[in-house]
Formats: sequence, C-alpha cells, structure tokens
Amino acid sequence: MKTAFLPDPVAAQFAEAGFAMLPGLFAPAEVAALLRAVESAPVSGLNFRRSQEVFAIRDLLGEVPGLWPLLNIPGLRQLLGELFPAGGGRLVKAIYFDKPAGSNWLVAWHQDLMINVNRRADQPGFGPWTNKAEGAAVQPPVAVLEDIVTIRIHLDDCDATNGALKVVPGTHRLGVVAAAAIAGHTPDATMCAVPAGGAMLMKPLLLHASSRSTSHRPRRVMHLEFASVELPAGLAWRERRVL
Ligand SMILES: O=C(O)CCC(=O)C(=O)O
Repeated sequence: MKTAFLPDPVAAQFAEAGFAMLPGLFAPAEVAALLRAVESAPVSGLNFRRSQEVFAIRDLLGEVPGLWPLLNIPGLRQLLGELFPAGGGRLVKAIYFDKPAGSNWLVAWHQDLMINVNRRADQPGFGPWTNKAEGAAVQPPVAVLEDIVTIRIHLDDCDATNGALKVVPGTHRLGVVAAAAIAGHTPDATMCAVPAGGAMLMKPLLLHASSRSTSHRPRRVMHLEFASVELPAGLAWRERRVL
C-alpha cells in the first residue's frame, strides 16, 4: 500500500513531468541538525568551493560523515523504497549548495549527464570521461541516467527570489538533448518553490537551471542522487552508500 510519502498523484506527476515537490520530509528540528552538521565541517580541500559567489561541498557524505545518521530517517528510507520498488536504491552522489545572499551565482540550462566513478575503465556506451583531482566522472548510457533519482533536500524556504530551480517539464523523456536544441525547450519552463524541510524529486535528464538570488535569504540545498543500477564490472560508483 502507498504511504503519504509518495502518494499516487505525486508519483504520477513525477513520472510524467520528471520532477515533484514533497513538502515536510524533514521536521524543523531535523533541518536544524543538518545545518549544524554542515556548518561545523572544515572548509578546505578539493571538494570545497567557497567564494563570495558560491559555496559548494562535493562528496558531501565523505566530507561530513556526521550527516549520515541525520539523513537516515524513516521518511527518507521509506521514500527510497517507493522510488525503487524493486529495492537497491543507494546514494551515488551528494553535493551541498549554498547560494549566498548577494552572490551572482546562476546555473545555465543543462541536464545532469555525468556520474562519479572510482576510476577510468573504458566500457561500451560510457564516455566522455573527465579526470579531475577529486576523481573520475563519465557520461553513462541513457539507461543508467534514467535509473537515477535526485532528491534535493531544502534547508531554507526557496522561491524565485533566492534562486529556486527552474525546470522544463517532460524533458527527462528526451534522452540527451543536443546543446543547440536546449533553447527551443526553455519557453516551457516552470519554477520550483520548495519550503524548508521539503524535498524536490528530479530526474537528472530533466532540463534545469537556476537564476541569481535577489534576496538576502540563503538557499541551502543537499543534492542527493540515488541509483539502483549496477555498473559494469571494473567500474564502481565513487560515493556509493546504502541508507
Ligand atoms: O542548485 C542549483 O541551483 C543548480 C544545481 C544544478 O544544476 C546541478 O546540481 O546540476
């Protein structure tokens, strides 16, 4: 039987549009604990990016392991069970993004095409590759991207004034969209306001972007990607963790 975490209309909207909002996944006290854990993290190293424009922590759970028990709440486990009914949904990428007040940080229209892996190991359908100091990443076959579900946990109320995500509904069903074709889709965009403690579900192939913040309110988000698919022998998810 379906629970309140992913009621049928929300599940249907997620399948059709490629995104859905789930307010109230985390209680205010749980949000406060997540923020305390992030704010107590040391802020140096390859995975940290801090400037007046943007603050991001890549490999978030590797850098702030104290977040793990705080994320591992029954609601999130139950939601994952509903998103991956055959089981096997595990964390494969985690990033923390702040959009500091007064910053000029915006994100152009794109799809999330790269996955983080343990090493370069050439496999049919995998590529192009990047090899940065923090590790290898690769564009996998579309079937791998279609398996992934992103859960963006919002730690602040987020709306058009503090850099909410904009998405083009349904574009997750188009496979990889050629760069030249992206602008043709963006007139159909919609803005995704999410309250603090809420989550936005998103398919990585959904075209998305975000605008500059024009507010003094922060916009802190934990971007968590989950997948159930196994990678071919020789390749492994670099940040894999089981909730
Ligand atoms: O959080 C944002 O504003 C954009 C992040 C994003 O586009 C991404 O993680 O791919």
